[in-house]
Amino acid sequence: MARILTVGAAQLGPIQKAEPRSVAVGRMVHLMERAHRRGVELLVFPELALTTFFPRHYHEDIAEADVWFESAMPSNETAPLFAAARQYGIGFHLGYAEMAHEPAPGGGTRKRRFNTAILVNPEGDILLKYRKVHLPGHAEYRPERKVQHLEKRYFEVGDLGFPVVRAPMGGLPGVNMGMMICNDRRWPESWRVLGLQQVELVMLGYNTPSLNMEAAGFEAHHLRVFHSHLSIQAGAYQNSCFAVGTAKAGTEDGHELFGHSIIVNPQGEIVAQATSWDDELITADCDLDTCTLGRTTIFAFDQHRRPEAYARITEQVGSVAPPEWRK
Ligand code: CDT
Repeated sequence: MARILTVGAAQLGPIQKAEPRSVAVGRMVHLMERAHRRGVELLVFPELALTTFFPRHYHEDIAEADVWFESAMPSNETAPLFAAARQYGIGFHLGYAEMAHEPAPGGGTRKRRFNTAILVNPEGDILLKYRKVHLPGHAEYRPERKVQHLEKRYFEVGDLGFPVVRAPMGGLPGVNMGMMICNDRRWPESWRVLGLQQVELVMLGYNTPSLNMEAAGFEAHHLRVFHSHLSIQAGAYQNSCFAVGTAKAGTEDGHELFGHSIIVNPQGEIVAQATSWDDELITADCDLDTCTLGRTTIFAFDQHRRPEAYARITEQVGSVAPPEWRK
């Protein structure tokens, strides 16, 4: 019998800098209600879904950016999401800026800031937490840039690896679920670490500008979406899993995010795609048993992988020049 999980990507249109969390949460609850009517069992919201993509805004004093972070999950402001999930019997994935208060080495507590995603079941249990590993951008203000991208200023590198959990979801007793966030999707290493844990469904949220803001060379407009889809489709195919990529879209604080949320099957095909740059729900029935073909044939890791030839992947960060050929 097929193992069908009905999933949804809840794309969000822009959230402006001045908009309170209650507005974003209200829109998300509305999307959850619509998802329920369409039979969705697991709904994926974008990266940093509760606020504007604040890493485009520079705060000299990092503590001034604390207003963008959540110290508790759920909180008073996010409780309606958990309540709606319970009411509709839907699991959900949520990206947010996490402020963790941890014991400091010298006593007291210290603040740690992460770009985080959680997977929550309809009962409100947090099944899995992921903290973004590949932080793009820079830590200091860059005058040459058209827009700042200060993720390296506001977040620490995630310290939880790329975890996968097997848990009941929808009508299924066990689904292998993993997460990555935005820029992680461009790195094959993220996907393979999840693939090595037999992930069946990868959830990822993103905020990606329509234009290259680095002012460091020409990149054709259409290639921005192409590279996003290419990465997600290749990752799903090469690791025999489904993927839900959910965007924040539209003009936020005067800057355009390209949307184009997709759901991808283990063949790497796009099975659903958003067409607006606004709040939009796309859904797909995913037969998780279709993950088996790839992982027992061309990508049967146990038969075909050669880790002894891959040492550079974990031993080296930057690339090195090859030896020069001489006659
Ligand atoms: N949020 C995030 O990680 N955004 C980056 C923008 C990089 S510009 C190519 C992304 O990889 O989409």
